[in-house]
Amino acid sequence: MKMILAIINQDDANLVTNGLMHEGYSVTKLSTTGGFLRAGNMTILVGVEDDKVTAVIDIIRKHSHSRRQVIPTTSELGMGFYPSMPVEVTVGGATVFVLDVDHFERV
Ligand code: 2BA
Repeated sequence: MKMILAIINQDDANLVTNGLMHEGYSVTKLSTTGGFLRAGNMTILVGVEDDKVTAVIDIIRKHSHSRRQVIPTTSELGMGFYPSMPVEVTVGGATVFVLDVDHFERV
């Protein structure tokens, strides 16, 4: 069994979770914050059998879109550091980790 952990843009989160649940997958959503932009994003947890990993990632890919985002000079990037000029970064699609699950049980 695998645990798929995917960090998704807030704007895509509903489409991704609806797409997964429509195909019968159980999903847990966590409200998270990116360390760099300090903007809200969504982390989803999906536990699946090994042979379903590709199908789940395909659904995540289908509904996740990358975006250009500008960081203004007024945004603190941590430790008192402010960019001297606006910085543009490309955020996501989705950042996906696939972890081995040692044990799974509902009690
Ligand atoms: P943030 O940390 O807010 O990062 C947002 C975007 O800023 C990143 O998009 C990347 O394009 C850029 N970025 C991040 N750190 C940077 C740095 N030190 N220098 C320059 N640009 C930087 P993504 O790579 O698509 O990441 C989107 C979100 O996914 C991240 O939000 C973070 O919440 C998560 N993430 C990405 N890689 C991760 C990893 N290896 N471990 C844990 N979380 C990760």
